[in-house]
Amino acid sequence: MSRETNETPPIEDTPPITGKPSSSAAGATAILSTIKHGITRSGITGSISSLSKVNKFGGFDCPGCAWPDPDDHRTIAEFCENGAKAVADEATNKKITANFFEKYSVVELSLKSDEWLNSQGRLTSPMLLDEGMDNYTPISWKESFELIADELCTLENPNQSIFYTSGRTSNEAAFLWQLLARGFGTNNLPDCSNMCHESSGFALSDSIGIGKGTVKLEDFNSASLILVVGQNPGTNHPRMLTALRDAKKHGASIISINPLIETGMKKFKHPQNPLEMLGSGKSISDRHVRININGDMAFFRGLNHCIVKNHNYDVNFIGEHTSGFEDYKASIENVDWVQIESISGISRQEIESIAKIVSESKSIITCWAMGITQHHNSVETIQEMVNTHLLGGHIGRKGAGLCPVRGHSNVQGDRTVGINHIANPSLIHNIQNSTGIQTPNKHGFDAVNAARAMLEGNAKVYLAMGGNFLSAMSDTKLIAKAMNRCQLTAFISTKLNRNHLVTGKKSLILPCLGRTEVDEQTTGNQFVTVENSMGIVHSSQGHMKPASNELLSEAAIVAGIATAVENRRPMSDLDWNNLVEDYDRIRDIIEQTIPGFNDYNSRVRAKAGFYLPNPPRDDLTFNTQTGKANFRFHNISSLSPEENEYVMMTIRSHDQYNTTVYSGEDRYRGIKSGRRIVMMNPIDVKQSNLRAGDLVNLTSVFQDELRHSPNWYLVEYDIPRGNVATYFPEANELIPLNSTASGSNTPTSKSVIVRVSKSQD
Ligand SMILES: Nc1nc2c(c(=O)[nH]1)N[C@H]1C(S)=C(S)[C@@H](COP(=O)(O)OP(=O)(O)OC[C@H]3O[C@@H](n4cnc5c(=O)[nH]c(N)nc54)[C@H](O)[C@@H]3O)O[C@H]1N2
Ligand SMILES: Nc1nc2c(c(=O)[nH]1)N[C@H]1C(S)=C(S)[C@@H](COP(=O)(O)OP(=O)(O)OC[C@H]3O[C@@H](n4cnc5c(=O)[nH]c(N)nc54)[C@H](O)[C@@H]3O)O[C@H]1N2
Ligand SMILES: [Mo]
Repeated sequence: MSRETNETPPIEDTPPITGKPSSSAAGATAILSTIKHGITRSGITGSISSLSKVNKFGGFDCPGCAWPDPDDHRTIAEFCENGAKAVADEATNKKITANFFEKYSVVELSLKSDEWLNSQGRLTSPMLLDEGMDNYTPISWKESFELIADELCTLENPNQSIFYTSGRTSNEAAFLWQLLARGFGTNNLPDCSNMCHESSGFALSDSIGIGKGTVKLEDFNSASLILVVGQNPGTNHPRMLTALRDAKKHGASIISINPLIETGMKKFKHPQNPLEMLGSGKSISDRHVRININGDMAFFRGLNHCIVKNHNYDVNFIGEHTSGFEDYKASIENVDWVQIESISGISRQEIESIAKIVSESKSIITCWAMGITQHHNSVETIQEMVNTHLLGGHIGRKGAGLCPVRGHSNVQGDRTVGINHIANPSLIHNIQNSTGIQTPNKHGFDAVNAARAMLEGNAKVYLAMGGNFLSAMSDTKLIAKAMNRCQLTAFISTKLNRNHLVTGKKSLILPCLGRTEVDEQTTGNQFVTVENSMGIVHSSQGHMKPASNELLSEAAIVAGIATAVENRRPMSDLDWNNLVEDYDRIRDIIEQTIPGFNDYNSRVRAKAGFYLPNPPRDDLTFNTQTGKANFRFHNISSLSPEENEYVMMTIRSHDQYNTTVYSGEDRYRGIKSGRRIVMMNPIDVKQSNLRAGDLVNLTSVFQDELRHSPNWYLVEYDIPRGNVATYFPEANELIPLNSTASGSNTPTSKSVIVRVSKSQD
């Protein structure tokens, strides 16, 4: 029998407090908010000492996002309000001890809000929730490792285990983690990327031969046009606003393409510039394209049609570096403008005028994030955006290129060092050479398939390197069932979250060191390495005293599990504990296994680290099957909501980090409190006979499945008609597990069809 824990946060029973969206981002309010979060969580000295080390040479990498730092200099404080919140959240001086778990059963804890769970502080010692028990109780590290190894080694088949990874994990820990999984005999390595930029990786690999972006930070200063598509940098990548502001100073125009006018794209006051702080701020975007949710593919098709029709393409670049142009050109010579206008919500005239700007721009950068990657047709949309770049030759030269803006601070690095459910033959070959590990060549489960396997009883041990799979994934109720069906769930974590409460029959919390903390091993203090959104690998070293002396580093925990497994079932030539004594030894094996890491240990000690090779950017080499960059054509697709249905996107508020909720405020959007809200166009509100403040029920519609979620407060907001917005993770119970992007299998978190009806109470 599973414990009756709540898989979703409790329903808020007070209406939201709303006001007007802010007119500028950052500025004094951001500084005040930073200080408030820093001081209340880690005390004044703790917050100043941790913030002074973030993103500095010799300091630690900001756990906030993957936006890069300048190569050659660091400003007084290379951090932002939301990075500071992420740091303060980890560096908090509040702690969860064994007494806490004695006091609260998991059922009681599951009745608390996500904000409350996170605010209890750092996890400090390993805990076991034993079969049939309601409370976690203390367990030693050794017993934890033995328990995991016992459960793993009694499985009928290694593919009944899942090794999940979230994107904060260092290269060293991630590399060992995937070695452990593959050595144990499975490629079941789902990761947060599967829910995030998988569509970008999939589309780009096929189009240009690398699943990463092709720009450097310095390119922003020589770009003439920057498109920011489906991204909210003011909240999620605030340091990007500095790059956009500087790009403007150097002459770039900026166009934002988004259903919402996000505050960061309006105006920005640099927190380290006193003159900007006093004034009204620097305007960022020159033009806003108010696109419908999921209208981007139609929009870019319209754009590319105009470019082709007016012969505004780069014949030399296309001839030398691309394949498939003639077919593509023939396919888009005639387009259905009625279809394009109705899907995108943008008039033909406007698309034509933007096509003119694009054609006249010498060098274009296109940035995108979750507004593009989490739809049923994300891969097709991204390939259409790549086509725009190929038409103008905007790739592999100064000031131009593709820029998928990554989320988690090391999600790109984790992939580079082998976190991937795909059984890549050259990786498997290299791993065997460097470690003796024989990996099966069958692909493993991604996030969606891992959930299905657990649900169907085909996977029984779920191990997580960070993250909160329960709340981050679509279809929360099904994921809860999937977790409950497991024999063992184990979470290597820094902070308490809902997944620790919705578990398998047995469950372990394995508390680890965070980025900000000193990581001391027998040979001395260690640093770890990470890769940012632009392919720079650099070091990160914590300076704070660990939250508890029982914490182990992520790498040490993996070594502990691996050693216990090796004792039962030898799998490699490695002495795992010896590797962890000195992380240089782990990096030496990474160097022998992963291309691009030659002289890893010496190059990563250089001030700003080193760039990994990026063939399209470095010398216009495209490692695709054709040896060229591919034009790809797909028919325009869209969602087809019925008369009374809306297209819903699930987005982040200003005061959350993915499933970690800091507060109920979404300052830039004018929401002062309340997360269980639906933002809807005022005309739609009126036409549905509803009123702002009404309590409504949401029902999502997918094929013949309906999912219900009660009691959301209606908020009038400037969003296109027919579209609504809610926050994740609250709205995840409405997203069907089977609703995923074609190709990448990413849950369609931004393409959910919903009905909105008034609550009866
Ligand atoms: N403070 C903070 N920083 C973070 C995170 C966090 O939660 N908090 N999360 C990190 C992670 S893992 C990630 S992946 C990134 C996420 O960074 P973002 O992608 O900026 O995050 P979302 O809130 O999902 O925002 C999506 C944006 O896309 C727009 N949008 C939605 N649908 C569409 C569409 O169909 N077309 C277009 N053109 N736009 C659309 C929305 O209006 C919104 O502005 O941020 C990272 N950084
Ligand atoms: N509806 C909807 N769903 C979404 C999205 C969306 O836009 N809409 N976005 C998706 C995206 S882009 C992503 S990336 C996923 C995020 O999915 P995840 O990465 O799984 O979730 P997080 O909320 O980032 O994980 C937070 C937990 O990680 C642990 N943690 C924090 N720091 C560390 C560390 O340094 N080490 C270890 N070991 N643990 C740590 C803490 O215990 C914390 O509670 O969510 C996805 N889900
Ligand atoms: Mo993400």
